[in-house]
Amino acid sequence: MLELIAGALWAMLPAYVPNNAAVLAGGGRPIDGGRTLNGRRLLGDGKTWRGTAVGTAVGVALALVLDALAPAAGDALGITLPGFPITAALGLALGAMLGDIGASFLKRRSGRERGAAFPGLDQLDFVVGALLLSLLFAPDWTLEVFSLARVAVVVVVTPLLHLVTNGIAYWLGVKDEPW
Ligand code: CTP
Ligand code: K
Ligand code: MG
Repeated sequence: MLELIAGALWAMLPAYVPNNAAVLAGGGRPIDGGRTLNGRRLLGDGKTWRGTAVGTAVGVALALVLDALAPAAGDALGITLPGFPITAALGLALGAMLGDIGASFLKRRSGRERGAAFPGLDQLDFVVGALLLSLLFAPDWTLEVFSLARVAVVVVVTPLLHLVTNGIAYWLGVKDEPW
């Protein structure tokens, strides 16, 4: 049970931090360059090159740190924690950012302005993006580490973690909305 839950969350950490890093690093040129589709922004000013690049880099860097910590942390918990091949680290981190960007695209198409909430999508967009890109970049690793049971854990626990971390970021004043 511990191996199932701790392993799932550990393996998702490089996908959890990029969006938070992007909030802190964001700004500058929007990815869509101001372009519109049917009168609405393609993505909006909330998706920037800098936020995306820094978020991805922070996610990959965290995977390297986790790799260094895994033996000691696994010993302490009495379980084996998954390591991150660089392909998996990049897939999880970049995939998380792309999932969030894809969600902004859908928000604009459905008439939601920048910052509007889209319950469900907001909490899981980056999970879907991260798992898909990880599957593409590191298929064997992804299928081995993310068993169906672990994916189920991630889908249940991530929205809760997302609500808590974004609530804290809003309360600290670093995020404009608590979602
Ligand atoms: N951010 C960024 N680049 C990204 C993702 C986020 O620069 N790829 C920064 C932006 O400053 C953004 C903030 O992080 O405003 C919060 O991210 P998010 O809530 O995902 O964006 P929103 O501003 O709410 O825009 P959207 O409605 O398109 O999700
Ligand atoms: K978002
Ligand atoms: Mg938002």
